[in-house]
Amino acid sequence: MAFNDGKTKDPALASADPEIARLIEEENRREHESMRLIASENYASRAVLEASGSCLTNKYSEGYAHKRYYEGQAVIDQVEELAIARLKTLFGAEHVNVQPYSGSPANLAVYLAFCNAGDTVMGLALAAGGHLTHGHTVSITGKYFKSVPYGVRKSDYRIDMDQVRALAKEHRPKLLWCGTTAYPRTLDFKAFREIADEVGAVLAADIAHISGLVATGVHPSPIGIADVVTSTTHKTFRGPRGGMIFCKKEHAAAIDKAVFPGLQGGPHNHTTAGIAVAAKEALEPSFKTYCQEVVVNAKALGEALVSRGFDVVSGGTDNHLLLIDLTNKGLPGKPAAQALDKAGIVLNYNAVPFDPRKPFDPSGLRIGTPAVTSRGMGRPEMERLATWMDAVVKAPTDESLLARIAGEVKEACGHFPAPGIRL
Ligand code: DSN
Repeated sequence: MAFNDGKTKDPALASADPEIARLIEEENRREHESMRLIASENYASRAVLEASGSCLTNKYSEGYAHKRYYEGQAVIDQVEELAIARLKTLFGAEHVNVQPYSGSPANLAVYLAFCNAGDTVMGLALAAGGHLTHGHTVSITGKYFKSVPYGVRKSDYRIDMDQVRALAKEHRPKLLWCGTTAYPRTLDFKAFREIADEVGAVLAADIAHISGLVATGVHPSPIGIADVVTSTTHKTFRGPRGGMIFCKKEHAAAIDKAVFPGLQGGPHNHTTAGIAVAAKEALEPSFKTYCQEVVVNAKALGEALVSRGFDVVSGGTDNHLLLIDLTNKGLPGKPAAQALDKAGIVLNYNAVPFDPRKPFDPSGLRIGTPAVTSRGMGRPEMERLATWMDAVVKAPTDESLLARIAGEVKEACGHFPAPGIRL
Protein backbone atom coordinates (compact mmCIF):
# COMPACT_ATOMS: atom_id res chain seq x y z
CA MET A 1 0.00 0.00 0.00
CA ALA A 2 1.20 3.51 -0.80
CA PHE A 3 2.38 5.90 1.90
CA ASN A 4 -0.54 7.16 3.94
CA ASP A 5 -2.78 8.88 1.42
CA GLY A 6 -5.06 10.28 4.10
CA LYS A 7 -7.96 8.09 3.04
CA THR A 8 -7.19 5.35 5.51
CA LYS A 9 -5.34 5.08 8.79
CA ASP A 10 -1.60 4.67 8.21
CA PRO A 11 -1.35 0.86 8.26
CA ALA A 12 2.07 0.93 9.92
CA LEU A 13 0.84 3.03 12.82
CA ALA A 14 -2.41 1.13 13.18
CA SER A 15 -0.59 -2.18 13.57
CA ALA A 16 2.36 -0.92 15.64
CA ASP A 17 0.37 1.27 18.02
CA PRO A 18 -3.40 0.92 17.76
CA GLU A 19 -3.96 3.19 20.76
CA ILE A 20 -2.17 6.18 19.22
CA ALA A 21 -3.68 5.38 15.80
CA ARG A 22 -7.14 5.44 17.39
CA LEU A 23 -6.44 8.74 19.19
CA ILE A 24 -5.24 10.37 15.95
CA GLU A 25 -8.40 9.09 14.24
CA GLU A 26 -10.46 10.63 17.07
CA GLU A 27 -8.69 13.97 16.70
CA ASN A 28 -9.26 13.84 12.93
CA ARG A 29 -12.96 13.38 13.61
CA ARG A 30 -13.06 16.14 16.26
CA GLU A 31 -11.31 18.58 13.94
CA HIS A 32 -13.72 17.65 11.13
CA GLU A 33 -16.95 17.81 13.13
CA SER A 34 -16.41 21.00 15.14
CA MET A 35 -16.12 24.70 14.34
CA ARG A 36 -12.51 25.60 14.98
CA LEU A 37 -12.42 29.21 16.17
CA ILE A 38 -9.18 29.28 18.15
CA ALA A 39 -7.48 32.30 16.62
CA SER A 40 -4.02 30.72 16.62
CA GLU A 41 -5.09 27.43 15.00
CA ASN A 42 -5.54 26.40 11.39
CA TYR A 43 -5.56 23.34 9.12
CA ALA A 44 -2.22 22.54 7.49
CA SER A 45 -2.61 21.03 4.03
CA ARG A 46 -2.04 17.35 3.32
CA ALA A 47 1.19 18.32 1.52
CA VAL A 48 2.47 20.18 4.59
CA LEU A 49 1.53 17.23 6.83
CA GLU A 50 3.28 14.79 4.50
CA ALA A 51 6.52 16.79 4.44
CA SER A 52 6.36 17.19 8.22
CA GLY A 53 5.87 13.46 8.72
CA SER A 54 8.74 12.46 6.43
CA CYS A 55 12.13 10.76 6.91
CA LEU A 56 13.71 14.21 7.33
CA THR A 57 12.95 13.77 11.03
CA ASN A 58 15.80 11.23 11.13
CA LYS A 59 18.59 13.64 10.23
CA TYR A 60 20.81 15.72 12.50
CA SER A 61 22.19 18.90 10.97
CA GLU A 62 23.52 21.35 13.56
CA GLY A 63 24.76 24.46 11.83
CA TYR A 64 23.60 26.15 8.65
CA ALA A 65 23.70 25.14 4.98
CA HIS A 66 27.28 24.21 3.89
CA LYS A 67 28.55 24.78 7.46
CA ARG A 68 27.27 21.76 9.39
CA TYR A 69 28.73 19.66 12.17
CA TYR A 70 27.54 16.34 10.70
CA GLU A 71 28.05 14.76 7.28
CA GLY A 72 25.26 13.62 4.97
CA GLN A 73 23.68 17.04 4.42
CA ALA A 74 23.30 16.96 0.62
CA VAL A 75 19.50 16.89 0.87
CA ILE A 76 19.00 18.86 4.08
CA ASP A 77 20.97 21.86 2.79
CA GLN A 78 18.69 22.01 -0.25
CA VAL A 79 15.54 21.75 1.88
CA GLU A 80 16.64 24.59 4.17
CA GLU A 81 17.84 26.78 1.30
CA LEU A 82 14.55 26.26 -0.53
CA ALA A 83 12.53 27.24 2.55
CA ILE A 84 14.66 30.36 3.01
CA ALA A 85 14.52 31.39 -0.65
CA ARG A 86 10.73 31.07 -0.79
CA LEU A 87 10.28 33.03 2.44
CA LYS A 88 12.61 35.78 1.21
CA THR A 89 10.51 36.11 -1.94
CA LEU A 90 7.24 36.03 -0.03
CA PHE A 91 8.15 38.54 2.67
CA GLY A 92 10.82 40.58 0.88
CA ALA A 93 13.27 39.89 3.69
CA GLU A 94 17.06 40.30 3.54
CA HIS A 95 17.75 37.36 5.87
CA VAL A 96 15.66 34.46 7.17
CA ASN A 97 16.33 31.84 9.83
CA VAL A 98 13.92 28.87 9.74
CA GLN A 99 15.38 26.87 12.59
CA PRO A 100 13.52 28.16 15.71
CA TYR A 101 11.44 25.35 17.17
CA SER A 102 8.47 27.69 17.56
CA GLY A 103 7.50 31.28 18.35
CA SER A 104 8.75 31.44 21.92
CA PRO A 105 12.25 30.14 21.04
CA ALA A 106 12.32 32.60 18.13
CA ASN A 107 11.60 35.42 20.55
CA LEU A 108 14.24 34.18 23.00
CA ALA A 109 16.77 34.30 20.17
CA VAL A 110 16.00 38.01 19.79
CA TYR A 111 16.80 38.61 23.48
CA LEU A 112 20.00 36.59 23.18
CA ALA A 113 21.08 38.45 20.04
CA PHE A 114 20.48 41.98 21.32
CA CYS A 115 20.25 42.05 25.14
CA ASN A 116 22.11 41.19 28.30
CA ALA A 117 20.34 39.92 31.42
CA GLY A 118 18.96 42.86 33.37
CA ASP A 119 18.41 45.09 30.32
CA THR A 120 15.13 46.95 30.03
CA VAL A 121 12.61 45.68 27.48
CA MET A 122 9.14 46.88 26.53
CA GLY A 123 6.17 44.98 25.13
CA LEU A 124 2.39 44.99 25.09
CA ALA A 125 1.07 43.70 28.45
CA LEU A 126 -0.37 40.18 28.36
CA ALA A 127 -3.62 41.54 29.80
CA ALA A 128 -3.87 43.96 26.88
CA GLY A 129 -3.24 41.27 24.23
CA GLY A 130 0.55 40.83 24.31
CA HIS A 131 2.51 37.58 24.49
CA LEU A 132 4.17 35.93 27.51
CA THR A 133 7.58 36.27 25.88
CA HIS A 134 7.27 40.04 25.48
CA GLY A 135 8.31 40.46 29.14
CA HIS A 136 5.47 38.99 31.21
CA THR A 137 6.41 38.39 34.86
CA VAL A 138 5.93 34.59 34.79
CA SER A 139 8.06 34.20 31.64
CA ILE A 140 11.85 34.00 31.64
CA THR A 141 11.67 37.27 29.68
CA GLY A 142 10.11 39.01 32.69
CA LYS A 143 12.45 37.35 35.17
CA TYR A 144 15.81 37.96 33.44
CA PHE A 145 15.01 41.37 32.00
CA LYS A 146 13.53 44.55 33.45
CA SER A 147 10.16 44.57 31.77
CA VAL A 148 8.12 47.73 31.24
CA PRO A 149 4.71 46.83 29.77
CA TYR A 150 2.53 49.22 27.80
CA GLY A 151 -1.20 48.90 27.23
CA VAL A 152 -4.23 49.97 25.24
CA ARG A 153 -6.37 53.09 25.65
CA LYS A 154 -9.56 52.76 27.68
CA SER A 155 -11.43 54.95 25.20
CA ASP A 156 -11.01 52.74 22.11
CA TYR A 157 -8.86 49.74 23.14
CA ARG A 158 -6.16 50.67 20.59
CA ILE A 159 -2.47 50.51 21.57
CA ASP A 160 -1.70 53.79 23.31
CA MET A 161 1.25 55.11 21.26
CA ASP A 162 1.52 58.18 23.51
CA GLN A 163 2.04 55.86 26.46
CA VAL A 164 4.56 53.78 24.47
CA ARG A 165 6.54 56.95 23.69
CA ALA A 166 6.38 58.29 27.27
CA LEU A 167 7.44 54.96 28.80
CA ALA A 168 10.20 54.50 26.20
CA LYS A 169 11.60 57.97 26.94
CA GLU A 170 11.47 57.33 30.68
CA HIS A 171 12.93 53.79 30.67
CA ARG A 172 15.13 53.81 27.50
CA PRO A 173 14.56 50.12 26.63
CA LYS A 174 17.19 48.13 24.81
CA LEU A 175 14.45 46.20 23.02
CA LEU A 176 10.96 47.33 22.03
CA TRP A 177 8.43 44.63 21.07
CA CYS A 178 5.53 45.27 18.77
CA GLY A 179 3.37 42.17 18.57
CA THR A 180 0.19 40.63 19.89
CA THR A 181 -1.81 37.48 20.51
CA ALA A 182 -5.21 38.95 21.28
CA TYR A 183 -5.43 42.31 19.55
CA PRO A 184 -7.97 42.86 16.76
CA ARG A 185 -6.52 46.03 15.25
CA THR A 186 -3.82 46.95 12.72
CA LEU A 187 -0.33 47.47 14.13
CA ASP A 188 1.40 50.75 13.23
CA PHE A 189 4.96 49.52 12.71
CA LYS A 190 6.16 52.94 11.46
CA ALA A 191 5.01 54.63 14.67
CA PHE A 192 6.91 52.01 16.69
CA ARG A 193 9.99 52.59 14.50
CA GLU A 194 9.94 56.31 15.24
CA ILE A 195 9.79 55.67 18.98
CA ALA A 196 12.54 53.04 18.82
CA ASP A 197 14.74 55.53 16.95
CA GLU A 198 14.01 58.30 19.46
CA VAL A 199 15.34 56.15 22.32
CA GLY A 200 17.91 54.01 20.47
CA ALA A 201 16.02 50.73 20.97
CA VAL A 202 16.09 47.64 18.79
CA LEU A 203 12.60 47.22 17.31
CA ALA A 204 11.29 43.65 17.19
CA ALA A 205 7.95 42.80 15.57
CA ASP A 206 6.26 39.52 16.49
CA ILE A 207 3.85 38.69 13.67
CA ALA A 208 3.04 35.13 14.77
CA HIS A 209 -0.71 35.67 14.51
CA ILE A 210 -0.75 37.73 11.35
CA SER A 211 2.14 36.36 9.27
CA GLY A 212 -0.19 35.01 6.56
CA LEU A 213 -1.89 38.41 6.37
CA VAL A 214 1.49 40.16 6.26
CA ALA A 215 2.85 37.82 3.56
CA THR A 216 -0.11 38.69 1.31
CA GLY A 217 -0.33 42.42 2.02
CA VAL A 218 -3.61 42.05 3.90
CA HIS A 219 -1.86 43.58 6.94
CA PRO A 220 1.03 46.08 6.59
CA SER A 221 4.46 44.48 6.80
CA PRO A 222 7.13 45.30 9.39
CA ILE A 223 9.88 43.84 7.17
CA GLY A 224 12.38 46.61 6.45
CA ILE A 225 10.90 48.70 9.28
CA ALA A 226 11.63 46.57 12.34
CA ASP A 227 15.20 45.41 12.95
CA VAL A 228 13.98 41.89 13.45
CA VAL A 229 10.66 40.10 12.87
CA THR A 230 9.65 36.81 14.48
CA SER A 231 6.78 34.49 13.70
CA THR A 232 5.35 31.07 14.17
CA THR A 233 4.56 29.14 11.00
CA HIS A 234 1.25 27.46 11.84
CA LYS A 235 -1.30 30.20 12.46
CA THR A 236 -2.57 32.32 9.55
CA PHE A 237 0.56 31.13 7.68
CA ARG A 238 -0.93 27.58 7.69
CA GLY A 239 2.33 25.64 7.86
CA PRO A 240 3.60 23.09 10.38
CA ARG A 241 4.32 24.07 13.99
CA GLY A 242 7.58 25.98 13.84
CA GLY A 243 9.24 29.37 14.01
CA MET A 244 11.02 31.79 11.69
CA ILE A 245 12.99 35.00 12.10
CA PHE A 246 13.46 37.72 9.49
CA CYS A 247 16.05 40.44 9.90
CA LYS A 248 18.17 42.99 8.16
CA LYS A 249 21.51 41.70 6.83
CA GLU A 250 23.42 43.59 9.51
CA HIS A 251 21.76 41.45 12.21
CA ALA A 252 21.97 38.10 10.36
CA ALA A 253 25.08 36.80 12.14
CA ALA A 254 23.78 37.75 15.60
CA ILE A 255 20.40 36.11 14.99
CA ASP A 256 21.86 32.93 13.49
CA LYS A 257 24.34 32.61 16.36
CA ALA A 258 21.57 33.13 18.91
CA VAL A 259 19.40 30.36 17.40
CA PHE A 260 22.33 27.95 16.99
CA PRO A 261 24.43 27.39 19.04
CA GLY A 262 22.93 29.91 21.46
CA LEU A 263 19.61 28.26 22.18
CA GLN A 264 19.14 25.13 20.13
CA GLY A 265 20.83 22.02 18.80
CA GLY A 266 19.79 20.35 15.57
CA PRO A 267 17.00 21.97 13.56
CA HIS A 268 13.83 19.97 12.95
CA ASN A 269 14.37 19.30 9.26
CA HIS A 270 10.95 17.70 8.73
CA THR A 271 9.43 20.95 9.99
CA THR A 272 11.71 23.00 7.72
CA ALA A 273 10.38 20.98 4.77
CA GLY A 274 6.81 21.64 5.92
CA ILE A 275 7.59 25.37 6.13
CA ALA A 276 9.01 25.27 2.59
CA VAL A 277 5.80 23.65 1.34
CA ALA A 278 3.64 26.19 3.21
CA ALA A 279 5.71 29.03 1.71
CA LYS A 280 5.15 27.59 -1.79
CA GLU A 281 1.40 27.43 -1.09
CA ALA A 282 1.47 31.00 0.25
CA LEU A 283 3.08 32.21 -3.00
CA GLU A 284 -0.03 31.05 -4.91
CA PRO A 285 -2.60 33.80 -5.67
CA SER A 286 -5.26 31.69 -3.91
CA PHE A 287 -3.50 32.22 -0.57
CA LYS A 288 -3.97 35.98 -0.85
CA THR A 289 -7.67 35.43 -1.54
CA TYR A 290 -7.81 33.12 1.48
CA CYS A 291 -6.21 35.76 3.75
CA GLN A 292 -8.62 38.42 2.49
CA GLU A 293 -11.52 36.07 3.23
CA VAL A 294 -10.20 35.45 6.76
CA VAL A 295 -10.58 39.16 7.50
CA VAL A 296 -13.94 39.46 5.70
CA ASN A 297 -15.24 36.55 7.80
CA ALA A 298 -13.91 38.03 11.06
CA LYS A 299 -15.63 41.34 10.29
CA ALA A 300 -18.87 39.54 9.35
CA LEU A 301 -18.81 37.45 12.52
CA GLY A 302 -18.13 40.58 14.58
CA GLU A 303 -21.10 42.38 13.01
CA ALA A 304 -23.35 39.38 13.53
CA LEU A 305 -22.33 39.20 17.19
CA VAL A 306 -22.76 42.95 17.75
CA SER A 307 -26.29 42.74 16.29
CA ARG A 308 -27.02 40.10 18.95
CA GLY A 309 -25.89 42.36 21.78
CA PHE A 310 -22.33 41.08 22.18
CA ASP A 311 -19.73 43.58 23.37
CA VAL A 312 -16.99 43.25 20.74
CA VAL A 313 -13.82 44.85 22.15
CA SER A 314 -12.86 47.97 20.14
CA GLY A 315 -16.12 47.59 18.19
CA GLY A 316 -14.85 45.14 15.58
CA THR A 317 -11.68 43.91 13.93
CA ASP A 318 -9.12 44.68 11.22
CA ASN A 319 -7.61 41.20 11.24
CA HIS A 320 -8.41 37.52 11.86
CA LEU A 321 -9.67 37.73 15.43
CA LEU A 322 -12.32 39.14 17.70
CA LEU A 323 -12.25 39.71 21.42
CA ILE A 324 -15.61 39.56 23.17
CA ASP A 325 -16.31 40.98 26.64
CA LEU A 326 -19.14 38.87 28.08
CA THR A 327 -19.70 41.05 31.15
CA ASN A 328 -23.01 42.38 29.79
CA LYS A 329 -24.17 38.80 29.20
CA GLY A 330 -23.69 37.91 32.88
CA LEU A 331 -21.48 34.91 32.06
CA PRO A 332 -17.69 34.74 32.49
CA GLY A 333 -15.51 33.56 29.61
CA LYS A 334 -14.58 30.15 30.98
CA PRO A 335 -18.06 28.63 31.47
CA ALA A 336 -19.07 30.18 28.13
CA ALA A 337 -16.10 28.56 26.35
CA GLN A 338 -16.83 25.22 28.03
CA ALA A 339 -20.51 25.30 27.03
CA LEU A 340 -19.59 26.30 23.46
CA ASP A 341 -17.12 23.39 23.30
CA LYS A 342 -19.95 21.01 24.19
CA ALA A 343 -21.92 22.57 21.33
CA GLY A 344 -19.06 21.88 18.91
CA ILE A 345 -17.81 25.48 18.81
CA VAL A 346 -14.20 25.48 19.94
CA LEU A 347 -12.55 28.71 21.08
CA ASN A 348 -10.71 29.97 24.15
CA TYR A 349 -11.63 32.10 27.12
CA ASN A 350 -9.47 35.20 27.25
CA ALA A 351 -8.83 38.25 29.39
CA VAL A 352 -10.12 41.52 27.97
CA PRO A 353 -8.24 44.80 28.53
CA PHE A 354 -8.76 46.17 32.06
CA ASP A 355 -10.34 42.84 33.02
CA PRO A 356 -11.32 42.82 36.70
CA ARG A 357 -11.28 38.98 36.66
CA LYS A 358 -8.26 36.64 36.87
CA PRO A 359 -6.57 35.24 33.68
CA PHE A 360 -7.70 31.68 34.52
CA ASP A 361 -11.32 32.85 34.88
CA PRO A 362 -11.55 35.99 32.75
CA SER A 363 -14.42 38.01 31.30
CA GLY A 364 -13.93 37.33 27.63
CA LEU A 365 -13.62 35.06 24.63
CA ARG A 366 -11.13 35.16 21.76
CA ILE A 367 -12.48 34.07 18.39
CA GLY A 368 -10.53 33.60 15.16
CA THR A 369 -11.57 32.82 11.60
CA PRO A 370 -8.39 31.34 10.00
CA ALA A 371 -9.46 27.69 10.35
CA VAL A 372 -13.12 27.99 9.34
CA THR A 373 -12.04 30.09 6.35
CA SER A 374 -9.60 27.33 5.33
CA ARG A 375 -12.69 25.10 5.06
CA GLY A 376 -14.31 27.56 2.66
CA MET A 377 -16.90 28.93 5.08
CA GLY A 378 -18.25 32.42 4.46
CA ARG A 379 -20.85 34.95 5.54
CA PRO A 380 -23.81 32.51 5.92
CA GLU A 381 -21.74 30.32 8.25
CA MET A 382 -20.60 33.38 10.25
CA GLU A 383 -24.29 34.31 10.74
CA ARG A 384 -25.07 30.77 11.89
CA LEU A 385 -22.10 30.80 14.25
CA ALA A 386 -23.33 34.02 15.85
CA THR A 387 -26.85 32.56 16.23
CA TRP A 388 -25.49 29.40 17.86
CA MET A 389 -23.16 31.37 20.15
CA ASP A 390 -25.99 33.63 21.23
CA ALA A 391 -28.18 30.63 22.12
CA VAL A 392 -25.38 28.91 24.08
CA VAL A 393 -24.42 32.03 26.03
CA LYS A 394 -28.09 32.53 26.98
CA ALA A 395 -28.48 28.94 28.26
CA PRO A 396 -25.00 27.50 28.95
CA THR A 397 -26.28 24.67 31.18
CA ASP A 398 -29.08 23.50 28.89
CA GLU A 399 -27.54 20.17 27.90
CA SER A 400 -30.22 19.30 25.36
CA LEU A 401 -29.72 22.66 23.60
CA LEU A 402 -25.94 22.11 23.54
CA ALA A 403 -26.41 18.61 22.11
CA ARG A 404 -28.85 19.89 19.48
CA ILE A 405 -26.42 22.63 18.39
CA ALA A 406 -23.51 20.15 18.35
CA GLY A 407 -25.57 18.09 15.89
CA GLU A 408 -26.28 21.12 13.71
CA VAL A 409 -22.59 22.12 13.80
CA LYS A 410 -21.56 18.61 12.79
CA GLU A 411 -24.02 18.60 9.91
CA ALA A 412 -22.81 22.03 8.73
CA CYS A 413 -19.14 20.99 8.99
CA GLY A 414 -19.87 17.98 6.79
CA HIS A 415 -20.35 20.37 3.86
CA PHE A 416 -16.89 21.94 4.31
CA PRO A 417 -14.08 19.34 4.28
CA ALA A 418 -11.10 20.58 6.25
CA PRO A 419 -7.74 20.67 4.42
CA GLY A 420 -5.45 17.89 5.59
CA ILE A 421 -8.23 16.05 7.42
CA ARG A 422 -9.73 12.92 5.91
CA LEU A 423 -11.58 10.29 7.88
N1 DSN B 1 -0.54 30.19 22.12
C1 DSN B 1 -0.59 31.21 21.10
C2 DSN B 1 -1.96 31.78 20.95
O1 DSN B 1 -2.90 31.04 21.12
O2 DSN B 1 -2.10 32.94 20.65
C3 DSN B 1 0.40 32.27 21.34
O3 DSN B 1 1.62 31.72 21.60
